Amino acid sequence: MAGEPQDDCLFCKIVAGQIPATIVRETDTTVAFRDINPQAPTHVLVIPKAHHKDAAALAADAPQLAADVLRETQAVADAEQLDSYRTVFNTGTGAGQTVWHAHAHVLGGRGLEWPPG
Ligand code: D5M
Repeated sequence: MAGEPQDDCLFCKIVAGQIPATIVRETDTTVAFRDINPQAPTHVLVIPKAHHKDAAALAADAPQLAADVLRETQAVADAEQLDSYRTVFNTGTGAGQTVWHAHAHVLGGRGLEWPPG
């Protein structure tokens, strides 16, 4: 059911403290932690604590929570002192999504090319 923790979800396990992560910010509804495979000097993932499989499901089922996640991307950028940064939601296998719990990548600290690969 949307929003409920999933036993087989890596990010639900990080929320529950069952898998370690380098947490940089936490709110009542979100957690932000460093990506294990950083693609930029700052690469932080912002996730809702509740389980939603991707950004589209999050926006459809819990729009206020989607807003919390977006607000936190700016808070991470502020905390990391990023003037410019990129927020990415990979949605679907073809776009590179590998973890099926909605997450925003916050990337910064270097020049970023456009279009992305
Ligand atoms: O992004 C999923 C991201 O999750 C990818 O950049 C690696 C990261 N990841 C995977 N496992 C961990 C742990 N244990 N800690 C921190 N970061 C992790 P996607 O958009 O789904 O490809």
